[in-house]
Amino acid sequence: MKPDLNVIPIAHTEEIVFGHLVGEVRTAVKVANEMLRKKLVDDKTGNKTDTDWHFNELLKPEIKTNDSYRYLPGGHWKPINCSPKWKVAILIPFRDRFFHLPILLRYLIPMLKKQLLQFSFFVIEQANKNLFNRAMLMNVGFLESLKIFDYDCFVIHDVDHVPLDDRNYYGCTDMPRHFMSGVDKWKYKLLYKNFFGAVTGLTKENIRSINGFPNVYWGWGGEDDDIWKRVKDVGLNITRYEGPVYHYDVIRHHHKSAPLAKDRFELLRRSHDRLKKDGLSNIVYPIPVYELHTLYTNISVDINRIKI
Ligand code: BGN
Repeated sequence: MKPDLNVIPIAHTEEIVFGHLVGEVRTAVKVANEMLRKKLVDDKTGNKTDTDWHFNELLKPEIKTNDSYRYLPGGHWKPINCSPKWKVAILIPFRDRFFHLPILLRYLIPMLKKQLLQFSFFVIEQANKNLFNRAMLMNVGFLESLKIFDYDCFVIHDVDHVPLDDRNYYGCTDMPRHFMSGVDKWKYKLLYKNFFGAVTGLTKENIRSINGFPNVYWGWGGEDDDIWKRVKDVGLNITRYEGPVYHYDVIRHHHKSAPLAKDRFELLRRSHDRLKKDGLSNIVYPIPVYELHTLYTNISVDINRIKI
């Protein structure tokens, strides 16, 4: 069925997702945020600390929803009656697209529940006006989400891509996955065979074996092709299923297109040389600001260029 991609407020998605429990959930999120602040911010100095904080300890109170799922503040979901095949962190690199998010979540949450996955939503927000760096945000999301829970599968999701069929399974496989066989803006095809953008899935081991993602792509384009090269470089193969089950629609933008990464051709040529020295091995960033929302955990981070 065609999704309705018209703008809806986040409160509307909350009501769809939680039904009559929405009030209880909003209160729980408020309480959890206060606990989180106590733990992460020193009362006397106001400084942020980077103590490891643990999922079960902090994200309370947990709520049993009426669909066999346990919910924890910050958008964390766990099935009650079965052990999930994959524990999935959905990482959404983000800046400014506040109207996209409720539309995407409104479709993804029911879909992931149907698939009986354990899942958490992380919005990784670039908290500055530098050129957007999608791949570096992916690294931050990977490292920070693992402080909360030991996820084994990471789905990296563009905020404006909505899957059209809930049989598009968001668990991982041994190899990296590309979840998309076609998209409306390209007449439900892909631009090129080696396209590895928009919605991808990698296991924790996959990500470690490619040294995470490149930190050097500032601006639009190239980072996904670089990741494709990394995957090939270490001898992994990408799985992609064909057919309409794996189609997406793009939520239309009403904004200027993002500035290009002008150096992307040059960077891409040298991808192989950077694999070992650029990624998880060299990333540095200031302590992010965490905020729990009803539908997701927001990780806001001021990323800057790193010298290689
Ligand atoms: C490609 C971009 C991708 C982008 C797709 C789809 C580059 C690198 C130079 C060849 N790659 O051309 O990043 O996802 O288009 O829009 O620009």
